[in-house]
Amino acid sequence: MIDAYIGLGSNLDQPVQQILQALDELDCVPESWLVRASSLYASAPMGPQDQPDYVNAVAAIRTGLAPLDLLDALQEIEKCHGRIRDRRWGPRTLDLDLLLYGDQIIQDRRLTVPHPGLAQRAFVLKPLEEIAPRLRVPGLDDIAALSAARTDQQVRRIE
Ligand code: ROI
Repeated sequence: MIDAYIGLGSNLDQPVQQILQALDELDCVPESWLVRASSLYASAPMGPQDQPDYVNAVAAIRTGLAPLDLLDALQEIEKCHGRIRDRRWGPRTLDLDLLLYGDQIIQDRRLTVPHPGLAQRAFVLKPLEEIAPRLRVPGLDDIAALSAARTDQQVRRIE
């Protein structure tokens, strides 16, 4: 079994509900269960600014699925949330990013792990640090160091 980390994001159709439901669904992925979920965080959109603020979270799951099978399962969940792949960096009902898969570095046509945006995104680093404060991101640095380098981006924990 491998511990994988999933980034969740939503800024359409009741984002808080989208994220809470997706956390339940992650627990239903085959050969997998949810081991930890972060608080929910609000952040301004990265990319085009003509879209609502986002709600973000990070989950840890323990899984027996191979990385691409896990990716398929995540995309299936996105589809059930009415995710339409429209314009690049546009608003979305649910985005599930495979951030980390154990300590593996993966470069596949469909999948890059660690997620290529991870180190640039406070809305990923903050919740990841919350649930895994001692994590080392393969090929990069400690989560604490990565997170400390991104305090310029405002990410607000939702009560
Ligand atoms: N911006 C924020 N704040 N949160 C996201 O989850 C998010 N997701 C995206 C883009 C459009 C890059 N911007 C985001 O895919």
